[in-house]
Amino acid sequence: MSTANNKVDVSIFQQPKKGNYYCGDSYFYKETETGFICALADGLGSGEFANESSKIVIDIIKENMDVDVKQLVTIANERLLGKRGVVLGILKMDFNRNLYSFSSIGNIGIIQVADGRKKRSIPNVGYLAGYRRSFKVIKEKLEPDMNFIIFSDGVKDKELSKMCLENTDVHTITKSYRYVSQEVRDDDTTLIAIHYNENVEG
Ligand SMILES: [Mn+2]
Repeated sequence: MSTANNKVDVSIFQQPKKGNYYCGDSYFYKETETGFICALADGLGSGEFANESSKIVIDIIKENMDVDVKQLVTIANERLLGKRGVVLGILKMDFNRNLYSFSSIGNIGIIQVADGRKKRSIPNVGYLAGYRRSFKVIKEKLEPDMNFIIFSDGVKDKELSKMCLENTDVHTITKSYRYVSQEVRDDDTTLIAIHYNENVEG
């Protein structure tokens, strides 16, 4: 999957836990004229109910794309009252202001790579299940040729290793991840590789 000829390239690797039909991880991404949004939600536990909760969150994000990250997390959280909890990561880019913002609650990792340097922010602890909670949203300058890797906890850190730094092509990243990662999974696994291209007009 990719968005060719656009400002953002995306490639995704996803595989459910061994023996499960439903994947508890749901994701969504979209590029518009003015920005880009990507969200990854992982329902706690696995199977059908985990899948239901992560889908609820992703639907909310699809319906409220213009809302900022802080508001999106807040709305998603409210909508989960009485449901299985989720962990969630959301990344938004603003092309006009050259900014990106993201927030991650629980075990969704987000790695940012700019100029061959890797930065990993510590996620907010906990998960979303309808209860009021505080969380941080990080805002930074969006640089041309930045990469972002968003992943659920089925992805093991050691598997990610250097591949994020060595490759900028998103398809190479997911392909090499597929190659090094274990075949038998004890958790649903989603890895989303994102590349922001030089800001070419027209
Ligand atoms: Mn998981």
